[in-house]
Amino acid sequence: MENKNVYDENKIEVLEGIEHVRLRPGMYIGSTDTRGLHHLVYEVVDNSIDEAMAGFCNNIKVTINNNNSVTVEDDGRGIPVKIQPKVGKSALEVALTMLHAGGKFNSGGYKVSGGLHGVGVSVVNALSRWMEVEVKREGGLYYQKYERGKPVTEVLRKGDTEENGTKITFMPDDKIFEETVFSMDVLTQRMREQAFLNKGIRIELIDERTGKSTIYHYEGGIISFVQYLNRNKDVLHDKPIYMSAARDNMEVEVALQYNDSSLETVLSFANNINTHEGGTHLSGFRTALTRSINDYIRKMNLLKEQDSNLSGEDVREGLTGVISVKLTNPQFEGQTKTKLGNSEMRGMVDSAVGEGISRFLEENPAIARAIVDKAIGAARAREAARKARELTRRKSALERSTLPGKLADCRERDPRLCELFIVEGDSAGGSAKQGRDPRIQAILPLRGKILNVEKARLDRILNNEEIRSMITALGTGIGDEFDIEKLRYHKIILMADADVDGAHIRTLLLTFFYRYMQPLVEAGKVYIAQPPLYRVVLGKKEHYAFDDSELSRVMESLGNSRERAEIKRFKGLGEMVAEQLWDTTMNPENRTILKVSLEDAVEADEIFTILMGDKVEPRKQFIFEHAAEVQNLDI
Ligand code: 0RA
Repeated sequence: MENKNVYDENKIEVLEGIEHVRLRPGMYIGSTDTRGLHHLVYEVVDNSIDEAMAGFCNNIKVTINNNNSVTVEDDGRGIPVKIQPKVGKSALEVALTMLHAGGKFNSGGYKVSGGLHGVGVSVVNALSRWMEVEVKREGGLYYQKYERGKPVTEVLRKGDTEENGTKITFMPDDKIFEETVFSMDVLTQRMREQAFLNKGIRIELIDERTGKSTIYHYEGGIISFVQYLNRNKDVLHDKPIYMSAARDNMEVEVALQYNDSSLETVLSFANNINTHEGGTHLSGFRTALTRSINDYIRKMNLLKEQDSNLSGEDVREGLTGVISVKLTNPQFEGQTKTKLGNSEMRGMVDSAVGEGISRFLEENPAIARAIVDKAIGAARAREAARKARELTRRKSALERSTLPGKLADCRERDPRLCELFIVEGDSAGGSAKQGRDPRIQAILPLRGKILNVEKARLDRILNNEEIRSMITALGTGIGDEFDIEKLRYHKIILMADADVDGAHIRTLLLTFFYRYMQPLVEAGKVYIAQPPLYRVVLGKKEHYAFDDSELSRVMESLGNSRERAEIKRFKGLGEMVAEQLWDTTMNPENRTILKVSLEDAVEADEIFTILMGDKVEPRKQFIFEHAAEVQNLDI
């Protein structure tokens, strides 16, 4: 009597369970589209894989039948069939009709819980038009059939057998699923992945509809997985790097292999579930990889001391890897429940990977070198890309910005008539502003050296306030949005002292125009002013000379009276009063300006490269050859 009650209560529970699964299938298998449909197969196969992981099963056969049902057969121990005294039913029937809290189905081994996995075969049963199960166990062949999750036969003993195993066939319910046709491609992907993740396991996939079949079996496990992922790539080292560790009911396995691409393909799994959203195991891996490679680089002095460490992205460029962890109580989090949350896994993976990578690098110096070189290359490329982006960003910022405050603009609006004097030094700038023709001449004073004399790369150049105000004044923008049509002045005149420092400034400016505004040079818009180096005063007469040879000519022309002539050497433009500057250098009627040719700019660029570049020898040579001029340069 009491047993009867228990049985009835159980029956109600079972029916309510099945009803709920059919009412809210999404809660159990995620969706009722083709994804959910294939999930049914995964669920059944997962149970066979659990049996394999427990060490009792070697072969799994998955068949898409002609009628579009699916059969999953394994050679494990077989689902127990004995009557469970508690419920008075066969364990087989319980397993296939009762929902299991937490998704725990199998005892022992690593069980999956949470997410969409491990919901149990009973869920698949509830969502199938019909299901048949055959168990070979304890000398017998047992059978039971179900429709929409409810038994339609008893558990029947159909015969004798010495074999063990479980065979489940199910027909997805077209009342539940929008789509009931299985895809060989989708199943292939999954079966191959599971075969990689469980080394030694043999999964045969058969499509009765086409007659195609394939066996997935990898003794190399995730090492084979990585090699497979890299199959079309050129690899930096033949054998993947492999490391594993086990403790406290946790297992970690990692396989890595670099290829020569810039792509990162690192897959992570927890209990054979692809953790698309990553989690603690992935972050532990990343931290350890970045740290170990940087430690190695420092130890071997492969980067300059002042260079910053490589980033995680740098060390993962061209990396293909598989991280597979197993643990007893996985916590799946995130939007799609594919993010591992167990915090103990972070340190576990970190220490396993840290040790594994460090040892590998020590023991394989040639491969280590190839990996490090690639990562350093990645860092350089990333920096260059960052600068390019920066450039674009700043360029648009520049376009918006108003004209620089220190620019004394001209009144004329027709660029063809306008001139911009770029003047070294504030005092010279002041004289130029006073002496100019404000109708057509604009003055932009640059303060001292526009760039400190050190390695100036584009990002630095564009961070330079003087350069920025120059770009704004010119109006063209810079980089790939450079537009010569927007040029605000058709003569750009560089006006610097006639001395070595002036030459230096000129070199820098020319280099800038050559490298970043070459069309202006090509169009002949850039000029160099010719301020005099000497002033010769004889009585009320004034003469100017631009250099020593011109001074000699001037002195000769003075004849005998040259004895009384007073020669003044200008130390800089700033020493000239406005009127002198106008007369000698700026007045379009009588000035001399040199149009900069591309060759001038190329030469400037070469000098610049020699002075600022990485190579020491050419710089020494240059300084030696130009010793007299360069003594004032702070290289
Ligand atoms: C529980 C206990 C035992 C086996 C299984 C479950 C089992 C389930 C599935 C599902 C598909 N294939 C399977 N193979 C085995 C065995 C307990 C024992 O024999 O001691």
